[in-house]
Amino acid sequence: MLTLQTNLIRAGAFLALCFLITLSCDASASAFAAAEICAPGTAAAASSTAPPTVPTILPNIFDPHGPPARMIHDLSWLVLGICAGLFIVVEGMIFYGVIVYRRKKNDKSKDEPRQVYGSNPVEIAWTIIPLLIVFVLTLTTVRTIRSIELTKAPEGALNVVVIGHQWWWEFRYLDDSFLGGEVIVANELHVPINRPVWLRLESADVIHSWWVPALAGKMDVIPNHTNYTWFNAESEGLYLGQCAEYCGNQHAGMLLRVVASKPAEFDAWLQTQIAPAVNDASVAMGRDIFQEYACSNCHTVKGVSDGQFAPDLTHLMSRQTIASGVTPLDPTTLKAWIDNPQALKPGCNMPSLQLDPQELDAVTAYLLTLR
Ligand code: HEC
Ligand SMILES: [Cu+2]
Repeated sequence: MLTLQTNLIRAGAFLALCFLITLSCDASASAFAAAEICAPGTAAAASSTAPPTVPTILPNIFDPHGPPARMIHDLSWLVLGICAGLFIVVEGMIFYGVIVYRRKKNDKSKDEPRQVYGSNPVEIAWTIIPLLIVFVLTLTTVRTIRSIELTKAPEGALNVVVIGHQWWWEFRYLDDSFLGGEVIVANELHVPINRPVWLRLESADVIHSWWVPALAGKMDVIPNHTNYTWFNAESEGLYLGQCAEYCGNQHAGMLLRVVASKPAEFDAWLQTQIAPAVNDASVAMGRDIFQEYACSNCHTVKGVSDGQFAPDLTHLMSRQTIASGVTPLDPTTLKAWIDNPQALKPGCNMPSLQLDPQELDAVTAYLLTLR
């Protein structure tokens, strides 16, 4: 009996420890992720290229800013609350039993305590109560999943196709109301606040996962299979996220940025994206190099080249970062990137074209005009 009691105490202490470790790990993990992902954003904000006027919203599941994220958040607290309650009741009973019914000092009897077998009330209680708990958890989970996993676009939604690439994101805006037709951008998704955004998720290569924690839960991005998900940003902000499915060596360099702004600001942004590429005669040399070298095989600049393999560069300078949020976009990083992308993002799918210094300067000057 004594060993049983000691074991119970040990088990209890162990469980309590596990619980505490889990809690603290969660907290430090999200702090770590935040520091990691934020660094480029903060640096970008300090650089000259269009500083964000909106607050940065960290990838934190405890800070939801829209319906799917909030439903997941509320359900998590419910589950955590019920589990914590159970933990306290069960542990409480164990500790109570162990302390109150332990063998007293002067108790020399060799008899076991009175044993209770087959008590109907007890049997019924510990069947019914867990059943009710499981029932509540099942129903709330099913209800949450049903409201999150919609089968068709919500009323009035903005339609965007998300294409995962190793290791960057492509966004295609499909609404025909966009006069000029399709708008294609990379890595930074712009949306209006308080309007549902319906995402069609596709992959150009391997499995990725769409995850902007403050807006919605994860959704896999699978080759040859179309998934859908949605969100509705309720407040203005730059929402940070991350590919959430290991997809190769630069998986960690596949960051997500969603800029949610007032509808008027979103429309203004859309107009800049619909506009044709800037055609500045003073950088004609850089443009020629861009067209003659392989750049044009991989990249699209509307009216100049139509490569489909890599990010569309038509309005490159309207973005705050390059290489999927890995580094802020400014003249220095841009030049360094074109010179040798492998130094900034080792293993990425853009080779260094070994331009000589004049060519490098000319191409950089050209790209800097692509507002
Ligand atoms: C073999 C295809 C290929 C060629 C050739 C190529 N690129 Fe790229 N480029 C890529 C890929 C892939 C990326 C995305 C890398 C990533 O983020 O992982 C990229 C990214 C970029 C970016 C950053 C875009 C952004 O928004 O993140 C710039 C700028 C760029 N390339 C310019 C050039 C220039 C200039 C040349 C010619 C000197 C060139 N590229 C040649 C494939 C290519
Ligand atoms: Cu990925």
